[in-house]
Amino acid sequence: MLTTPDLTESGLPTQEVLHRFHDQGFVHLRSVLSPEEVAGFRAAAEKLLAEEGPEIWGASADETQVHYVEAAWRKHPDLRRLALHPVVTRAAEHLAGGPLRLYGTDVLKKEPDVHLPTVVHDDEPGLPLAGLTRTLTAWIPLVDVPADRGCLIYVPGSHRRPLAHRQVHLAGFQDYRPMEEIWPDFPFSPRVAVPMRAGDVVFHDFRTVHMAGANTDGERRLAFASVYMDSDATYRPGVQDHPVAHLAPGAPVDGDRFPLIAAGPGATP
Ligand SMILES: O=C(O)CCC(=O)C(=O)O
Repeated sequence: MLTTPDLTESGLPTQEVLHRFHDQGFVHLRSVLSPEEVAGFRAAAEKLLAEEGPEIWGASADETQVHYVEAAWRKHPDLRRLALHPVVTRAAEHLAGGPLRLYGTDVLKKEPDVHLPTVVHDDEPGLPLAGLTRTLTAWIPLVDVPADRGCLIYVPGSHRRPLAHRQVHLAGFQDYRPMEEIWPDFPFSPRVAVPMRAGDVVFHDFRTVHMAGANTDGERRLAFASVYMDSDATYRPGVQDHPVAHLAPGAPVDGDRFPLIAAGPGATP
């Protein structure tokens, strides 16, 4: 039985949550997963990290922001269950307002003291996809993430900034430009830190500017992120496109590797 105040009895985000997501570009849902579920998902994530030897998000090993394991949902059955969790996917589709597919999932680990803050970014330019209007990410902490454990920090309303202040696509990392260059108002924009308990979920729109602080509280930060894309997205060659590079440019990104997430109207949470 769900006890979250942010979902209705049938497991959908309340009107207030929906409004906040559209207005701010992110929304924090409390107590979506039970402690038992979180314990199982955390064990799976830890196993995967130990087995896989994580990849580095950062310019070099000395400048690591996050260690990650990509395609986690295809590497462990419990993480597949998390990526396709009916409560999470129904909430995602309701917030997005249209059909979605699973694009990718990462286990994300930020070690205390050694890992740097996560760079200011939005997700749009790093996705090798075209036709996106409602793509969003579910970021799910698998341990408590208080403010000083590298919690996510959002710029409310930044998903609504005009095209002139967005970088829509990165054909290569040489095209990368820092946020303050793309969006001169960024340094003056208010931001909101979102400390979270294990079992909460934060959703953010693919255009919402976000970052994460350094982890200074002595405990590892462990999280799982799923990107749910527009169901009719197509391949646009760009950075980090190895999951889709077998496709012809312009081809639909679909099939078993990118499943529709619809739980269906009768699905129980
Ligand atoms: O975990 C982090 O520090 C960053 C995650 C992130 O930016 C994302 O999932 O979009």
